Amino acid sequence: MTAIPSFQERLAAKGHLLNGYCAMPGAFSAELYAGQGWDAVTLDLQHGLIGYEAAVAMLQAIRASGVLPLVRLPWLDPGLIMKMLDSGALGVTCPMINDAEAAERLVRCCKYPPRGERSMGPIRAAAIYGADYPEQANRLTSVLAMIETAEAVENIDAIAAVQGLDGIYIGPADLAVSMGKPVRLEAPDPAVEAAINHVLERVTARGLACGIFAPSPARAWALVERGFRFVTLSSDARALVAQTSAWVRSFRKLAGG
Ligand code: 3PY
Ligand code: MG
Repeated sequence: MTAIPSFQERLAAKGHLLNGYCAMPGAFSAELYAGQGWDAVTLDLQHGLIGYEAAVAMLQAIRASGVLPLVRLPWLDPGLIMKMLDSGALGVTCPMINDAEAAERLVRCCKYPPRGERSMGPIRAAAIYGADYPEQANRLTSVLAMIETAEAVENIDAIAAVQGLDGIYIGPADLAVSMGKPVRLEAPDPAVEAAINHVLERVTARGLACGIFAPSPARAWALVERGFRFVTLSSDARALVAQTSAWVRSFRKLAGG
């Protein structure tokens, strides 16, 4: 196997990782997006419009960029975890991990025995990463558990103690909803911000990386300065809308209307 840096090794080398979500299905858009300098790109199979076959083509398309190819699962689905890792994803992010038992199940789905119960058959992963992929896979495949409910915040110490997690990733929108607060990603409600800080503090104290979603570069950087080490800066769909609407607005202004 040519040396492929894992999530942990990339983090150690860079201090923090900048991630972008691909929510739009399609190899070409993913190829363009991944080529813009990200450290990691996550195919969003939860809220993005991406199914399994599109995801495989997108993993192929983003390979040339050298980004860390990750997948956000729709849910804790053992079959899909296996298929995405076999397809060459080098890590998964799993939504709604609310207790240690769910975190343990997640890790077991992602790791080969003895740590886990992933089935052997890395059809594309071994073809592109090397024949020794099975021996390297437990090191290479990162596991991020999403904390995005009040219950998960309550259980953060037990969740973060599960062996094999590479990090904890906060979903600030769902967290706000779960706490009965408005979704304000740029400036969360103080109670949501306090919960975010609590998770960051507990996870960092355990020596794990803490990640989070951010809607803008300013918020993403402020979160890194606060100690977050894996930050998702919005998505391809939001970038397309933002740039396109700014261009059309500029043109309309020049045209006087
Ligand atoms: C959330 O904010 O709930 C998310 O899932 C962000 O990725
Ligand atoms: Mg969420």
